[in-house]
Amino acid sequence: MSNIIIENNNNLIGNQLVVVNPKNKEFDLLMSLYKKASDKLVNELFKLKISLKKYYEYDVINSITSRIKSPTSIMNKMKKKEYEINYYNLVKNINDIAGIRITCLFKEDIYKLVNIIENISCLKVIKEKDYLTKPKKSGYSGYHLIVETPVEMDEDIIFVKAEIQIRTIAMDSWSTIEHKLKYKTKKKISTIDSMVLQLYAKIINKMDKRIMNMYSKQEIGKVNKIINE
Ligand code: 0O2
Repeated sequence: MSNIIIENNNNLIGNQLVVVNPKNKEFDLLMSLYKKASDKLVNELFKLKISLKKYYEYDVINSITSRIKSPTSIMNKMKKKEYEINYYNLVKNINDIAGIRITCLFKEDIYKLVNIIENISCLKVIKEKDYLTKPKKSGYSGYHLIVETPVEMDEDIIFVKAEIQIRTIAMDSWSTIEHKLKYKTKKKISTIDSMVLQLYAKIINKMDKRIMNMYSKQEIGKVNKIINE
């Protein structure tokens, strides 16, 4: 393992001389570290889901899913971003090898969650991407947090990165379908189909906003009722 991973201020960092080969044991060992980090974060987020439900009396976190990026997807992303295929670039630049996705009912819950997650003691947020305020050209919307969490390796503690994506369930449906139809397909879809997908994303964003307003009104209604009782 020490052959391929060196420690640098406790951050997981790949030896830049070694070319990535998913068939090697070193690659599997590296992936096992991402899996450990992912399992740890998922566990923490499930605990959070339970406490938030108790406090807010509904599921602020609707679902939590996770995946470890496949070797093919890792290699494709490195090629697409034109990185030399070595472990240094893999560890430094591919931030979503451990990927966790959270869905929420309401858009407002996403910001609530971002604030809470930023304060979880076992992780540190190192990068944030707000595609809620500014959706991507494709229409994709959501909030991404790149975090790092300490994981044990032999006798050492090292920091491993993971990406947490937070979306509404409506946007999650759109992006799952768009991921299959356009984002991850080699076959080009037509400009018209692409525009239709963008339009649907806009409609979903409007729907999310409207639903958030309905929810806020209900909450204000509840508070007024309590005040007037
Ligand atoms: P997959 O197969 O989902 O894992 P960065 O180096 O962090 O600055 P990166 O990782 O390209 O750059 O960041 P970005 O753009 O925030 O995208 C990260 C992930 O968000 C993607 O991972 C997708 O999961 C999702 N995503 C981003 N844009 C779109 C989009 O237009 N449509 C859909 N459906 N999902 C999107 P991967 O590794 O590209 O793909």
